[in-house]
Amino acid sequence: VNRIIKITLLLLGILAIFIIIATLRLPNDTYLWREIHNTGHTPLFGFLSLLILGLLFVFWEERVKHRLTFYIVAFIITIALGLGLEIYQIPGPGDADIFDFIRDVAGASSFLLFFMAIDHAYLTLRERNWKIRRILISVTALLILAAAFTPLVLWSAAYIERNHKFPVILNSEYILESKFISCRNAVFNSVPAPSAWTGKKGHVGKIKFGNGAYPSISLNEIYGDWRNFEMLKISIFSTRTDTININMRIDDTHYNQEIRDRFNRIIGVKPGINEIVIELNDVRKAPSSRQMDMSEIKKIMLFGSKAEAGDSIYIDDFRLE
Ligand SMILES: [Ca+2]
Repeated sequence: VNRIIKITLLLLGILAIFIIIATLRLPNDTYLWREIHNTGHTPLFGFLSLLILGLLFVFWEERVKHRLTFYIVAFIITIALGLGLEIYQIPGPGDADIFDFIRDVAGASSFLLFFMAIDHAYLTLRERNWKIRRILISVTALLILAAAFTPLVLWSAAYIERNHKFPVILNSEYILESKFISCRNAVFNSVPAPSAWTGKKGHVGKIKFGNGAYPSISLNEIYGDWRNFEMLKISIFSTRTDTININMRIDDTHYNQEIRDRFNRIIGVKPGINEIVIELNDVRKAPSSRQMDMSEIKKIMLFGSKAEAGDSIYIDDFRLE
């Protein structure tokens, strides 16, 4: 009876994990949620591997001599399930992903190793160096787990940094700032201020325009509550000898993907230093059929044009006042 209860509980645990994998849909509209979703693979497959190990113990306890065999078989079954799940997602809309599989492997290996370290039937006092072996196994498991959780830790730190520096939006003085920046047909780098930019110290953002249509840089998931501010300011330095037009676009979270539902402004960038000021009242009134939600600003984009291909402009001190 004891054995039947054990088997039932283990199978229920496995079933619960499959139900979570099949039905749990986390929000995927922020970097943080996407990273939580990705990282979730590791503990899920970690627990799955332990449940499978438990089943193997129940079924094979008397028949298999080497305890390591249980661990190896549990590991193989778990990662085979992980691989199967990723392959199953290839034709569908889900994201089949080699990295998800690696996260599965990290979960299974680290959890199994942790269990191995506390498994008295595996490492007994009779064995030589059992203490050292136990420590080595634990440290290995910890390193694997730390690697698997590093991206999530970095993203969390990036959000803390973003909130902390607000009302500065971008000033190239923060290491994790670039995690929120994406580019299309353009390259963005944080570089030391060019010497031609008189009086500028520290780092500035360099936008190098590429050859494709509408080269752009997006500042995504910016700190959204702009209600207590009046102006958006940005310093731009251009090394060109003519004035170029940069398009600025600002969206809030309710943006419906139509050009009239966002803030659009053409900024003339003269040679040398430009101090751009945008009245937030203009941003508030920008959408044609509603007011911009100044408590939930989501994204700022800067567009160049194909004409600037190969050239760079520098930006700094993107901030609210
Ligand atoms: Ca700076």
